[in-house]
Amino acid sequence: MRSLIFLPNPLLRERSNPVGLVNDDIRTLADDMLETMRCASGIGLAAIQVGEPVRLLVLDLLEKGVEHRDVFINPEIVWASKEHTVYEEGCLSIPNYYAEVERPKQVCVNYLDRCGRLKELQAEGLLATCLQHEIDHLDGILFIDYLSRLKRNMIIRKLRKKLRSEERCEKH
Ligand code: GNR
Ligand code: NI
Repeated sequence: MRSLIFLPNPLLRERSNPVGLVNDDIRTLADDMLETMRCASGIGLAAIQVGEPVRLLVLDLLEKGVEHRDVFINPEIVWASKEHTVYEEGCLSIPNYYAEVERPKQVCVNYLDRCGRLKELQAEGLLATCLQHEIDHLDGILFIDYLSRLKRNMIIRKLRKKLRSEERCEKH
């Protein structure tokens, strides 16, 4: 188990580094992330959310009877459909906030699997949305960046306030 980091932690705005070699350290990190994600009831998790700035993400979602539980290393979107779709998104690093976000409906992603083999996945629906949400994390982008500046600033202000009150609480 690893601890999650939350907005406004500046690490969430960093660009993660490519994985050079898919070794046991990376596989251990991926397994830890799968467990951390499950405990937090998430369907996806990027390594930076546990404070590791590497291009690694995990997914665990069941959609239309198809189970997708997978590790994606150095994922890259190589194609995105012109057609868009809207989903209500949330983020484990932005607790208790949900909003509708519009993204390409289908994407094709190249990545390395946990054995370091090059794979290609054509995704649509929630799987495509989740992959795009996680790949955004690798580039320091959050789903609130697609909302109006007013909404985004309101969320950031609330989380700053919450953080300050938690810090005050720890001192007492
Ligand atoms: O658990 C999550 N649910 C979710 C719902 C809609 C779109 C994206 C997501 S990802 C999120 C977990 C998370 O924060 N991953 O980075
Ligand atoms: Ni997220």
